[in-house]
Amino acid sequence: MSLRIYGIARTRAFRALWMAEELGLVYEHLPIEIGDAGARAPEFLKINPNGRLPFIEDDGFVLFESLAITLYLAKKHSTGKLYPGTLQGEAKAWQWTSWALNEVDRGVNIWSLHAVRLPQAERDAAKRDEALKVVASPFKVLDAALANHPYLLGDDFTVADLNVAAVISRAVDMDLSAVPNLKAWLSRCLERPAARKALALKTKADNETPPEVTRRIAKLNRL
Ligand SMILES: N[C@@H](CCC(=O)N[C@@H](CS)C(=O)NCC(=O)O)C(=O)O
Repeated sequence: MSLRIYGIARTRAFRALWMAEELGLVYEHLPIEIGDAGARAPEFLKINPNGRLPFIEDDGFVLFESLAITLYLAKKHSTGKLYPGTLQGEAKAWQWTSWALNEVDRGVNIWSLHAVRLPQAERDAAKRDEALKVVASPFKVLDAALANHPYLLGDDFTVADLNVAAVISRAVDMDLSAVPNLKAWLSRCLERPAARKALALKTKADNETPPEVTRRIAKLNRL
């Protein structure tokens, strides 16, 4: 098998899995866990010295960073469709990708841990409320960007949408009534057949995750 995606679907591996499904690729999914029993085990540190998930091997080519992976796969297999075929379209895809990582990734992650994923008694309301404040203004920016067209770059779904929607996918559980364009777009993206397949893997992994692993996620990532 030429493409291998490493990382249990509960992690940012979800992003790579969604892209692989959009592209209709044949791939092998190795659902390894975070930490010493998984990504930080010597055999995997040899492939990705960061000890984090996800990473891929594509015909022996190794790549880490979830959104570098989605951009790479889209460009390799779908230039002119999922990956913009123009210089400026490409730049916009990079813009939204960097934006998602810098503006909203951490906030949504903290919110979801302290609103949904940690056992109720261990959730920190102050962290949850602070995370909501952190994402409020970038969410307004995203909402405004979606006011006049269905997708970030215009009429068609591209890697820009996948990257941003994948990063904020756990925000579906938030009250998004203040940002209706964002809310409708997020549902539109997550209802795509490829997204649903990747989400099914993610939900299964979420449901099978014991509380001690969720605690470890919060601790390892200082969330
Ligand atoms: N910026 C990286 C972040 C990777 C990351 O932090 N992955 C998490 C799982 S979603 C992880 O492996 N955490 C466990 C650890 O740091 O040991 C990416 O987008 O791939």
